[in-house]
Amino acid sequence: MADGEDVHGLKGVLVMFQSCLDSKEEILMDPYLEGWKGLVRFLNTMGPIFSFISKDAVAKIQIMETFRGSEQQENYISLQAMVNYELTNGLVDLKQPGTYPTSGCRTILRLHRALRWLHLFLEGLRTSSPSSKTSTLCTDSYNASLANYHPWIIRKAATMAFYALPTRDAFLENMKVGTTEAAIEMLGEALPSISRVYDITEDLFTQHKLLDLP
Ligand code: 1PW
Repeated sequence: MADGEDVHGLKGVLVMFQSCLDSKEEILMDPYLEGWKGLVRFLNTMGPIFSFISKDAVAKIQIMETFRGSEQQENYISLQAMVNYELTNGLVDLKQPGTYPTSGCRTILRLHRALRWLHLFLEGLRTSSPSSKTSTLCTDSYNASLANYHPWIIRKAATMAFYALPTRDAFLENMKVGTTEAAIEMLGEALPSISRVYDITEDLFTQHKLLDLP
């Protein structure tokens, strides 16, 4: 998908994540961030209650866009280039917060953890029965992933926001792919690419011992 093309609805978002991988299976930063921006837009269509959730993602996307607009932009062309550049130049706080509170590595790590949640949630939705509750699916996927990194107060606020999620059918319809069946089929086709992006990032961060960055 070309830059600037509308990624409203969830399909565009998922396609964006598909286009993240280059021929060397490196994750390109720009489509990764575009994917996240589409996700935020999608989240915002579900009501103002999600703005506290999306606000943090927006702040993190902006940090990364600033790197991409800086003189160091080539060093942030992919996640792999970023890790290499920041580690080689000592630009990451590895053990405790310090000089680099907004390093690319720690910022991407937060988005990466949130991507796991999103994947689990959409996979749950895809395989759910028509009577399933989105709030339960969302809470379960959150508890199995991102919640482990959040303090009590954020967990509480997030779980409360989930109760405002639209019903399963409305949610599937909001994806703007057509019928609920079509939306489910689209998820089946598109979710493996999010999973792939997640796995490659996880391997990269594991390899460089970056999974616990403060
Ligand atoms: C319906 C499924 C939607 C998935 C959208 C994912 C958006 C994820 C954002 C969750 C943010 C919750 C509130 C913010 C918490 C931050 O403290 C936390 N950020 C994340 C992304 O986990 C940690 O960032 P920090 O404080 O270490 O900079």
